[in-house]
Amino acid sequence: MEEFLVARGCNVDRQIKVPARWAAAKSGATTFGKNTFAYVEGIGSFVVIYTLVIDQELEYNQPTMDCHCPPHCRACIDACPTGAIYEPFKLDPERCLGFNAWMRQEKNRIPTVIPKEIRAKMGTRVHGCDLCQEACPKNHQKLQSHLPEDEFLEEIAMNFTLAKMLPMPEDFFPQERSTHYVQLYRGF
Ligand code: B12
Ligand code: SF4
Ligand code: SF4
Repeated sequence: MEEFLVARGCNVDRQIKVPARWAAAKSGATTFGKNTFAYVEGIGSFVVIYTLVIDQELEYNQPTMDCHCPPHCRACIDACPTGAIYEPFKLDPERCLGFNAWMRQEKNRIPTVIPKEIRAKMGTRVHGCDLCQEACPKNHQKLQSHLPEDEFLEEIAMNFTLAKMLPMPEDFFPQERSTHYVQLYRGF
């Protein structure tokens, strides 16, 4: 997409932070679920949004600042172990396991200790949580579909057991992404 835009004379910036779900709905690509996720019609919420800021005005699509949830459904709200989704479309980030698992870092100037009442509810979810998406009927079809195995994920999954993660050295964590993980991990 970036190449496509550059070829048409646009300057593209991927570093400018944009509220992704807002932008996606404004562009007509997604609607909102009560769990605060962006939903693509017929696909569900397991989609990652990339935003590109450009220096030209394009033709506008029709925004879809809408919610297509069945009126009485609250499966996502009931599935949340910490009550982070405290009412439709409203999420208390500090209660979300996603926040507690990886945002609590000194560099973010957020206390690094996970509150005791949240710890008990984390179970073995040490990196993020998808419970409010897994409970959603609009995601069931996707979750039940048979996707080809991802070789890389299969390989690292074997190494990311709780027992193996406990003695992991501190300098393992700042390593960013992909093959680094595998190579590093094989090394200790
Ligand atoms: C901060 C953040 C978090 C925080 C807070 C999340 C929250 N729900 O508020 C924490 C750390 C808790 C978190 C956790 C997770 N996150 Co997060 N997170 C972000 C981030 C970086 C910024 C979001 C933000 O606060 N923006 C600022 C506010 C103002 O914008 P907003 O959140 O979009 O909300 C506005 C609009 O969307 C709109 N709006 C929202 N709901 C509704 C409803 C209606 C009816 C209408 C009209 C408008 C409307 O109004 C809001 C206010 O302006 C985005 C990436 C990004 N750049 O946007 C990812 C993002 C939201 N996260 C994402 C994901 C996948 C997750 C996790 C599932 C990760 C995991 N596996 O654990 C969890 C799930 C938690 C959850 N239920 O949302 C994805 C969501 C993809 C999707 N399909 O929606 C995003 C978009 C990243 C991406 N690029 O794909 N996240
Ligand atoms: S990601 Fe987990 S903890 Fe966060 S709102 Fe969804 S169900 Fe709750
Ligand atoms: S579980 Fe129900 S209320 Fe929650 S996002 Fe999915 S359809 Fe909407």
